[in-house]
Amino acid sequence: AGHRDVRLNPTAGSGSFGRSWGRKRGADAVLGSVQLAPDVAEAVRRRGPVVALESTIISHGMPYPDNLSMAREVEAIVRANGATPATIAIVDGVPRVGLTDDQLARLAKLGPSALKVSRRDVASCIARGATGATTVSATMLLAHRAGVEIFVTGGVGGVHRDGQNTMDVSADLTELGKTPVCVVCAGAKSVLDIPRTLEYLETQGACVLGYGVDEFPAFFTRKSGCAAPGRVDTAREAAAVVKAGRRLGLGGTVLAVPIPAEHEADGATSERAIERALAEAKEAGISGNASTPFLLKRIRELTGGKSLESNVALVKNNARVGARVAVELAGLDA
Ligand code: PSU
Ligand code: MN
Repeated sequence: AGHRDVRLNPTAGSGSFGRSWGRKRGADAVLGSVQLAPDVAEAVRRRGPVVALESTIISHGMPYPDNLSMAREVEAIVRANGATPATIAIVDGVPRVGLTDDQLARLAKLGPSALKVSRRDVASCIARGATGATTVSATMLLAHRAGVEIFVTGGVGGVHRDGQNTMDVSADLTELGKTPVCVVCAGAKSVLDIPRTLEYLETQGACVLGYGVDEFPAFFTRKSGCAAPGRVDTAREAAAVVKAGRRLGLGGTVLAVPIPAEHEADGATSERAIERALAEAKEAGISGNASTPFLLKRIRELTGGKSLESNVALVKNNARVGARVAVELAGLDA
């Protein structure tokens, strides 16, 4: 009782919402097999604003210690904008929604030696008692199990270039088709095939909105050359879309927020770095879930760290927007 999703989504928590929460005051709350940090559990219970954050961006997306300072700053921005941050990961086989600072630091230090966990990897990571950083797909899934509807990251995965042949299509896209979580991001990286990514999102029925823009953003740059399928101009409008989708039992939403102009990469420079990184990946036979981490690392090296600065700036901006959407959504539900 008291949970917003109980009757609306029969798959939520596989029925665990009907049971009472196993929780002692000040201890983690258990919802299904997901552990909620005490402040997250309290916020979910009172239907307050909560923002989920992913962890692959920490372990595989950025180097230590920049990844740790980014993760801490993003949590602080979410708090400063009135919402409770909940970084999501699997720690020693336990799926956690809301990490302690020690757990955050551990993931940041583990870096790529943590498992990269997408939806397909969740069960085996848990069963092995392993520590894994969750991608957008696995983070959406665990956020939903915990009753969290707004999620902030850098960029969503997509259809990789030549994906029509390799079939390397991120599990993020199919997750967006079925899991009712709003992913606040800076669009999809231009290492991807953005037109096909948007086509695939349409096929999946995911709602894709530009935030204050008509064009779908391309992560390091504000423009992709592709129109955003929809547009909202305020956090309240975005929250209204999320609420309307929830009431109908629809899937996910991409809220695409362009990188602030002052942090935007020079289009030609970043495109050169991307082309070269892609060629090197092909040469080295990098494929599957190693692709995105490899490309991000090479682009960072080739731009002399500039791409990392852009990446950090866009995530922080997304955190501000995501927290405001969460606050508006809580307001609409009150
Ligand atoms: N955004 C970033 N850095 C990242 C990612 C997103 O700024 O590292 C991660 C997310 O976890 C996303 C993943 O789900 O990249 C996509 O990986 P793949 O292409 O293997 O699906
Ligand atoms: Mn892939």
